[in-house]
Amino acid sequence: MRVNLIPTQAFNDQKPGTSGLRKKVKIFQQPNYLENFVQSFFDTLIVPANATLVVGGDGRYHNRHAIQTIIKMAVANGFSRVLVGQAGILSTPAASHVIRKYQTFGGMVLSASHNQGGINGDFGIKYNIGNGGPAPEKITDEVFAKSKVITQYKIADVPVVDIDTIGETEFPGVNTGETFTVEIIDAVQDYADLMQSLFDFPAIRQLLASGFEMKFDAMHAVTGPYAKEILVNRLGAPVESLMNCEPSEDFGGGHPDPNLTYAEDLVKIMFAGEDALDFGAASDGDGDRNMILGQNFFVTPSDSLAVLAANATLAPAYAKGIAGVARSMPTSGAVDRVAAKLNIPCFETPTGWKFFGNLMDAGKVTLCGEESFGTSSNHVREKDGLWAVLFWLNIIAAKKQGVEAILTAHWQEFGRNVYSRHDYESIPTDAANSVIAHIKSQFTTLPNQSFGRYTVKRCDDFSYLDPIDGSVSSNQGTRILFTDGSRIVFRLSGTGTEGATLRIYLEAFEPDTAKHYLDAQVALAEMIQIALQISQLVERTGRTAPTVIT
Ligand code: VG1
Ligand code: CO
Repeated sequence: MRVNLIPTQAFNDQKPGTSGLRKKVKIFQQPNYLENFVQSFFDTLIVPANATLVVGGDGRYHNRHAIQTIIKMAVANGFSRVLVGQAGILSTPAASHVIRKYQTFGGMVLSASHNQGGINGDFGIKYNIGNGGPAPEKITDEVFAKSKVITQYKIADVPVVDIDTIGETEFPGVNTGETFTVEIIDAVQDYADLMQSLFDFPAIRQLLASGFEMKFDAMHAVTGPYAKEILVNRLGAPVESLMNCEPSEDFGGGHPDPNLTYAEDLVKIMFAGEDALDFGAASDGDGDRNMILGQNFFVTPSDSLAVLAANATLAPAYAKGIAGVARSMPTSGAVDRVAAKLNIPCFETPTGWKFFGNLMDAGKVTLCGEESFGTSSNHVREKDGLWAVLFWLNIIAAKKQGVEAILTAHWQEFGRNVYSRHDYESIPTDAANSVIAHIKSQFTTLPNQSFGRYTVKRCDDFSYLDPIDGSVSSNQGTRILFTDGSRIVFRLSGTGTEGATLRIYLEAFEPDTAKHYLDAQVALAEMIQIALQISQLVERTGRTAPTVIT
């Protein structure tokens, strides 16, 4: 098979963000744009002989085209085998599982996750290493450096591969006598088997047969086929329990982000007063996020992590207990309280799943989570939407209690970390930067100042020292910490593709059970005003309200 060396010119904007490179589809469609980025990875990684690459994506527009290109480049760069999810579909957690199960060298996951899809939407690509987790910063930094000086890429003359039919196709390799194989795999079965090995399926099956009513919303994204196999075929849920389970290239024109704003249809069903169902859940574009709802009740992701940790032993996979937990810095401290009670370690990492990999590989943590609707365990090295849904069903089946009752009892035992995140999306980059700069300019004057009933203890930029490999990641969020443990965190998103997205994370601890019923926005009203006052956000961005509140 012939390998062509194609001369190219570097782009200067291929810096991987919180989770891979995300850009508008139109940018990815520029000649050589995808090729340059993929080659920069292959130039950074040292590909051994007989290496296998996993490729798949969330099925969004441009997915199929990108897969054919990556296959051709993989053989040209020394891979001898490529595993592709059927129809090019692999959810992020399923890709992580396939990489681990077949002990492959790594994988390319084509997704812009919760960002909108379609020809006018976003596309994205991320690389996962052999442990199944996102490439760490030392790799992505090098890839960015290489992408700025790249002059050529390698691509082989592989004919278009049929990625819809399961099976293997063999091609001649780069050198005479060698072969190159493309295998189309059914990753749904592998993933469903994994889930069945972790949770008490007979108990969940019984729950679903007992009149317990649920709805799972795949948001027209990647988890549809997985949900059908697991919830309907294996657990006996009626087909009506599923909604939006046919993956579409533009996610039905929607925003595949499982939160109270974008999963509007599901929210309506779950907040329908007396008609509301017992349980509702949704996942995002690439299937790694989850939202959990009870009857007229929303579970914040930070609380969800804490509940899973507190009840972990109810699931067969964690029956012997969990080694430790980790959460991203902006995630609330609810899980810290559980860890303290269980007497297990709790780690605080920067935002992004890549920071959990080392801790899991070292056996230090079993469960991890982020406030951004991400939770998972060491069964893979990514966050996992359906896993969280099944874990909740397992807990509900075992405790024989509804979602709200489980939460109320949890708060009673541990206290409540009242929490909310306010997102200001697509604001001009300069305005966003000036907000952050203004906050930082007050780092020395804020401490000891009082705002209503809160007094500032200290301010800093969060920095993380990885306890396993000693690497340091700085500038991971601007924090204002108050004397009573409450805090406000400001952070610029690393996944948006339009202007800047400013996130404000607000947290206050409430030990008083009598106040646990309060809506978070009401309970945090004073903190929200303090955040606006300190940041001058309204004055500097012209925005008077957040675009998304969670
Ligand atoms: C967001 C979330 C972060 C998450 C990341 C990828 O990043 O805040 O917690 O890990 O998305 O999730 P940022 O930089 O925009 O805040 V996904 O499901 O988009 O891969
Ligand atoms: Co995602």
